[in-house]
Amino acid sequence: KVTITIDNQVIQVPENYTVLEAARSIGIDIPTLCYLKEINEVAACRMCLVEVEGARNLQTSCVLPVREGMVVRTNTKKVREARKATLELLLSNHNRECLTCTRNGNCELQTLADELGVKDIPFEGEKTVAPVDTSSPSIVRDPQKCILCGRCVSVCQNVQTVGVLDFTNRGFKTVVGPAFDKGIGNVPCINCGQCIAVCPVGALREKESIDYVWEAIDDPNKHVVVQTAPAVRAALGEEFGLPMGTRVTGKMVAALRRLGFDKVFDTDFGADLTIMEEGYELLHRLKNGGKLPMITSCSPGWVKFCEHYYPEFLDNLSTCKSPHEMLGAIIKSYYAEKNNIDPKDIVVVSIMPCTAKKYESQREELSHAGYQDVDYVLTTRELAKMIKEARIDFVNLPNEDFDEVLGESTGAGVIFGATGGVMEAALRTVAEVVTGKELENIDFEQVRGTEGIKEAEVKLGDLAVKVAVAHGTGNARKLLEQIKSGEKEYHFIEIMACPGGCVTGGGQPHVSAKDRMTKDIMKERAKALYDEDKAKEIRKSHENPMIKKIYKEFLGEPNSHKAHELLHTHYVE
Ligand code: HC0
Ligand code: SF4
Repeated sequence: KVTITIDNQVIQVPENYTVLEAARSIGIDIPTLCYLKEINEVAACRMCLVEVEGARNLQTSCVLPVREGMVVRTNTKKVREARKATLELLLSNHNRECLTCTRNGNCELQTLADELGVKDIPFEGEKTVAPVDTSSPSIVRDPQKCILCGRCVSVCQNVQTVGVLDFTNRGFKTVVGPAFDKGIGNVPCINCGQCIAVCPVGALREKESIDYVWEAIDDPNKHVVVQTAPAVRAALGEEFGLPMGTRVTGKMVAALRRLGFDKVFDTDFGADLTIMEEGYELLHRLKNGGKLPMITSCSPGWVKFCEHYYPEFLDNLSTCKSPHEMLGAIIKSYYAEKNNIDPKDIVVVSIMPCTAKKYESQREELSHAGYQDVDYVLTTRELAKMIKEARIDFVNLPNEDFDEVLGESTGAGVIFGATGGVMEAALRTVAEVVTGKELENIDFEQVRGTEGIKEAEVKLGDLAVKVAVAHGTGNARKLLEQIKSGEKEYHFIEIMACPGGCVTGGGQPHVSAKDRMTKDIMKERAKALYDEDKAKEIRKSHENPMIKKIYKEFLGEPNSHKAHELLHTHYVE
């Protein structure tokens, strides 16, 4: 421990603290913009300036280590004026159309301008002239709103190890984007949206599909079916002021009905179906000398990462479509048939925590009989916007249930949204199929938690199966390199593109850098899903009565010819 004085308060803090951390630990909130704990600690924006006794110049507190006996002042005239000047300079070159900005109300720049008391911008700077980049199916980039904080650059390079974003050009012309002014849709970006999640302003956002969805709802000739991913229910409430980790499954369903969707189904049903198909696929590969390790393919950001950076592993991918794509295919076949609706009149909308799902839904591989399995993907944030626009009082909605048959799901389906969840769900089913006996303990704790790479050896009858789980493509890269070098060997691997899995996907509600210092988002949102799993009567995919029904009435056996036609695909280079 080190003793330091901040604003006349003498405190003891761990010696590895920065001055910023020390101050915030006693409730003194030094402002920051570029700082993002453990991801972007570069002192670029100079908002976090403080006075340190004995130092001539103001110091950037986000990178300044505490020292024994240090005396710091965070609230002097000099400090306040310097911060304000920095902020005014930033604002003078910022597209200030705040009223129509997607981040209006949760922009970190807007908040600071308010908190630091910026009343007018004394000079109008020269404006960045770079067009809005709409080349990607998932990500929109608006350089006029970019404040060059570098958070997206760090997350893309260091966390995801994709590295398609960088500072380009020099001096006043500096922008953040792909090299040679290419569109982000024209470089090997994996659409994960982690750059959006960390952007403090509106410079990065998802490509919205809200208007298309309203149009479909308003069209009397369209039967519009919506489905919601597991992770959405763990975070949507945050958009309406509920504490992080609040489960809002019932309210979400009620809101979707009030928005005018004809049916509200649960992607968790698709997840249960995925487990059946993927579980049997794994058993088949294990028994018949198929390609191992088998790797999950439900995270479209991961699939694209594999295609661009590790094509030698493409045959390792499970041939299963992702759960919402499977459900889309079932809606346009089984459900259409049962209800006598022409699939051409059905519009399937998926609400996802993910921006890569927008890209995925447009892939040719994910269609059947001439129809895309899913027509539109909305992020959790976009759904919140629609609910607000419709003036629905979300917090006071009653809890409602999903619609029959394709809304029935198990605890296994719901944990898909957290890292390790797909693996655990699969193990619950595969273990019972192999042994023919009921599992005593279905909680596979070894694959839970936020460790970057998790491993376990699981006994399935006589089979000892080695499994691994990686989340974030940086961790995926590490794991794949270990396999390539022969250092590690596995039978089955779960990979999710986003750190934390879907609960912290690129389409989830924004969490400010400040809140990220005190809240463990991955853990709190994942807890909501594990709680829902616990509360479910049925917690194994193969015991879902509606899953049994659909195999009996329609699909036959898992991995049947029909199942292959509708529910499987193949990604090639
Ligand atoms: Fe996920 Fe999924 S778990 S990818 O993170 O598999 O987006 O939540 O919907 O499809 O189920 C996202 C979340 C899904 C799919 C499921 C899988
Ligand atoms: Fe990088 Fe992901 Fe953003 Fe693409 S979507 S630029 S891969 S962080």
